[in-house]
Amino acid sequence: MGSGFKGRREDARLLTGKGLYAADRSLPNETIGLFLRSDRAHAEILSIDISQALALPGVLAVLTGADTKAAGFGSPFQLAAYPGRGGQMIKNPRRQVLAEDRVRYVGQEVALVVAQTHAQAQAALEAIVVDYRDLPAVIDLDSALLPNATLLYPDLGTNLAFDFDYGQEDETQAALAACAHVTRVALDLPRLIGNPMEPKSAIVSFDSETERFHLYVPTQGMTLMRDSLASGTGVAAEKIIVHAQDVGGGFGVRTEGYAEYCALMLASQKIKRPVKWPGTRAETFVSDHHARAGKLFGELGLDKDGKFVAIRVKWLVHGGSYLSQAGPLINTMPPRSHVAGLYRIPHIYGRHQIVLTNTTPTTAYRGAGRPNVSYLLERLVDQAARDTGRDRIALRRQNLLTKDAFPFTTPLGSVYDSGDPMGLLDIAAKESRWSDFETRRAESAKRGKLRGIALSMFVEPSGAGRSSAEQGAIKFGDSGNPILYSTSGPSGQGHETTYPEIVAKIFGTNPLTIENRSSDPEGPMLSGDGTIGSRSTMLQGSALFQAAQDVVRKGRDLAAKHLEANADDLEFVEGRYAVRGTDLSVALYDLARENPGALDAQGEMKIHVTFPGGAHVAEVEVDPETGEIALLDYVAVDDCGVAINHTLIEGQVHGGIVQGLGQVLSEQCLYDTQSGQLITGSFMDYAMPRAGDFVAFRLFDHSVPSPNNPLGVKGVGEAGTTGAVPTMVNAVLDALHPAGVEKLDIPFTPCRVWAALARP
Ligand code: MCN
Repeated sequence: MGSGFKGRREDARLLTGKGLYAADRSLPNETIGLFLRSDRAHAEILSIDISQALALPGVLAVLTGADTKAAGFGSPFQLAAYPGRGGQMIKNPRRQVLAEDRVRYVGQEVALVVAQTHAQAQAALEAIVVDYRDLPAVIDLDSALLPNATLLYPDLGTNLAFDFDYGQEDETQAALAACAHVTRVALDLPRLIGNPMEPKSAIVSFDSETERFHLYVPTQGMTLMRDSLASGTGVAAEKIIVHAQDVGGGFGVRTEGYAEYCALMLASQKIKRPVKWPGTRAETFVSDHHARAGKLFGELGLDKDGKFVAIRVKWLVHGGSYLSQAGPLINTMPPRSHVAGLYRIPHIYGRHQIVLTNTTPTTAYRGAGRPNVSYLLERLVDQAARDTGRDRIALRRQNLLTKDAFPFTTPLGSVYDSGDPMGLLDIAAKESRWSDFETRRAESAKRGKLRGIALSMFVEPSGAGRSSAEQGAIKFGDSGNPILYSTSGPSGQGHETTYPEIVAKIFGTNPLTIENRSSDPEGPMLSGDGTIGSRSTMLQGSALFQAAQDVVRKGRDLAAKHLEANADDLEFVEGRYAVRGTDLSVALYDLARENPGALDAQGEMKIHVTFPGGAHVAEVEVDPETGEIALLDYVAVDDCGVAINHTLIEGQVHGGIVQGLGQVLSEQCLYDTQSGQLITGSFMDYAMPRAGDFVAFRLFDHSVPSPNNPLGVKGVGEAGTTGAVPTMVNAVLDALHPAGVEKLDIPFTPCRVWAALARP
């Protein structure tokens, strides 16, 4: 039964100011905590004098690295816990929650002041005296790896934290050497800042009676955040209660138990009062983990007929000043699973290096490594077509996997569950009117404009996580209406709408009668990893689906008793059990109300990765006079398996595409390479994409259900970004190519484009 409701259920609440975000909360007797941050990129700390700060009115505590070190705080667990090249494990320097002996990036937390009021805390921050001895800042990736480079962690003996490789190195080398043609590209990968609308903030309250810490923080799921905090502080996980209601954007940067949260835990325990840290946008810029940040190199070998023979890739990525939990993972293992995309390429070798530099640590950000894979691969394919004089679509068609090849096991052993790449390409080419493009190009040329088009294919893993299964539970409240629990941590994806819809389908009831409580610490203890890797619908959705089926099974026995009938004679339709051929029936919700707890159920979905994919086309026009780029058309054809809610899927793909376009057109976080100062520390210098810059995207669905979960679902939350980055880059390069521009790094700001065109 449909609810007649379109769009997201949560919107009415959120758009009328009824959302509850971390900094909106206040606890009785709360205090204010503010952080002193490093104003330099690399320096030894000779001394920290907090005496004047402590003596100021209203100041309750000043914590430094000596306190967090004495408490035994350090790094949270590292997700890249597998061997790299030559069996070497990752070198993971211990995180100093508050800087102990050195600062290693601008913005690093040096001290935490707690006071009665914001003004008092601010005044005390300014009274702290830190004596530093400056060290050379290591900002540039290549210089970080020079033999005489300044080392961030002298004990490690190197700035190379992880050297990871996969595939057949020698065979791929030999295959490339024998190829009729090898295309090579080297791509700059600008550093991005996720910038969720809600800045990182927290209220932390220590309950000395139960010895539990309550944290109110923006998070992508309570379990991941709780376990991260537990491992970073040594506090038992069951003593850490993470509360999150509404979260104003996650994008991957809201999973880790950040250093600030750990320091606030210690402060609250010490002063026995809640401590509130209302984080600012400036702090989001410097201390939220950053993303992408690196260089990509690729080689694609073709035989004389244009068949792909071998691919070799190299990634050089900033880990930052210490390693985040997810950064090294998303830059190494998952890319291995789809490096050859939707093409048949028999020989593969990849090498990915994570480098320590005096910059903010990097982590997963929408796409989490996948946009790098698609960017590199689709740049190679377009360039190979150009180099060998082939048609870009024909070359793709020649090398694409066909529908009957699925499930497809890649040469490196990952299994693409289902898909129809050729179908995706055909729809994208047709809907974008690809075959008429040259007419449109000529028309633009008449107006003095450069027009370009590009099509990109992609496939990406969705669903991976650290736990082996996701659990979901259904409990019935006093009214008999169901309440859904899961570890999910939605931050705009619409789980409040989607999960009730999944369960309502099984119950045959109106979704609006079902309440969703994501990451509710008062609910049942569930295992799982929250909202990461576009996995929530397929995993938590499937766990709730299984739980709902269990409810219906249990309800049948209760209904049989209630109706004094044989369970086999019952049919379950639109939320009621009815005795076939009679007018006797009872509603599921009534049974639940009359038998408290009897119908409660828990479901579980084992982690089974799926591979959503797509074909995107962008058409652009460049004004050579100004270097400005206008997006004229954008067609996205996606395969996310069975679609649960089309409106939400469209919202997800729209948002993802815009984030991809932002990366291509304007976003770029820059450090001064000498001083290590962050140059782009505000929205005045860091250019976010704006709705007015784009046309309405045209979205199409060409889905093949996944056999890997009972819903047939694949992820979609990141697909837009993974598709948009290569598509937009290639479209702009297609426009610029006739004007003699062979290579240009992103972001394609008007200034860069104009300068490239002006070059002789
Ligand atoms: N959906 C569907 N049918 C499918 C797949 C998905 O209807 N076959 C819909 C569902 O309504 C679901 C939504 O799409 O609510 C996203 O589902 P899914 O692909 O499972 O992704 P997750 O819910 O796990 O969200 C995570 C993903 C990631 S990893 C990032 S990063 C991201 C993203 O979602 N960050 C976001 N989308 C975001 N959207 C917003 N507004 N804000 C963020 O921070």
